[in-house]
Amino acid sequence: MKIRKLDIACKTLDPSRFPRSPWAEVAVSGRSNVGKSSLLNTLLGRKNIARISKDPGKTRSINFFAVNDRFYLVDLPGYGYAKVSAELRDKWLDVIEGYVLGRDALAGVVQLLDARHPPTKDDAATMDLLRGSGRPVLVALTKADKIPRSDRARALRDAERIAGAFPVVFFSAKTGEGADGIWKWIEERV
Ligand SMILES: Nc1nc2c(ncn2[C@@H]2O[C@H](COP(=O)(O)OP(=O)(O)OP(=O)(O)O)[C@@H](O)[C@H]2O)c(=O)[nH]1
Ligand SMILES: [Mg+2]
Repeated sequence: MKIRKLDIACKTLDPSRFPRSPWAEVAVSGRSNVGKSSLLNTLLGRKNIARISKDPGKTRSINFFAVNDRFYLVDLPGYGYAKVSAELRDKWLDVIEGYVLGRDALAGVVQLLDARHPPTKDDAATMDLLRGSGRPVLVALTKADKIPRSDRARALRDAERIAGAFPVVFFSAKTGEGADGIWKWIEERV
């Protein structure tokens, strides 16, 4: 995808402030620190337009990136991060759930899992939420550069156990592996 125009449209946890344009959007979901913002930077060809950090809990609002005045890519806060207050964690979960279930413009979700580790309970619960929402979902196994080739079959099996019928691909923000396929999937939805 050629990025001709890129704007940060909105950063908020308040649904009444979400963009009201008729554009479709695809959101990136996953556990805190799994690499959601990094995936967006790779797709958008920018180093840090979606702010990343080695410490979990970096993205703290729903961030809408307007691409080519045509659609939004949406960065979500991560779930499963123990170090923010229980109150804030619950708030994020509420907002994410409300967004996934209720947002009319949401045309698909890229759900990230860490290729290195088996899915967590939170990952499985999120996958169930996504299935229940009826949205198209692409599962991306991130940090694929960090596992040996010989671990890939194991990682795929682990992911497919909770992904069910959703397609699963490998992705690395470091090498760019998988980015073209994810773009293709997004373009088909927006
Ligand atoms: N080697 C490698 N590191 C990655 C990859 N993706 C992300 N990282 C690193 O993982 C850390 C977390 O990345 P983020 O993109 O901030 O993760 P996030 O899911 O947005 O995290 P929150 O906003 O806290 O929910 C950073 O140190 C990234 O550099 C990848 O594909 N390969
Ligand atoms: Mg982030």
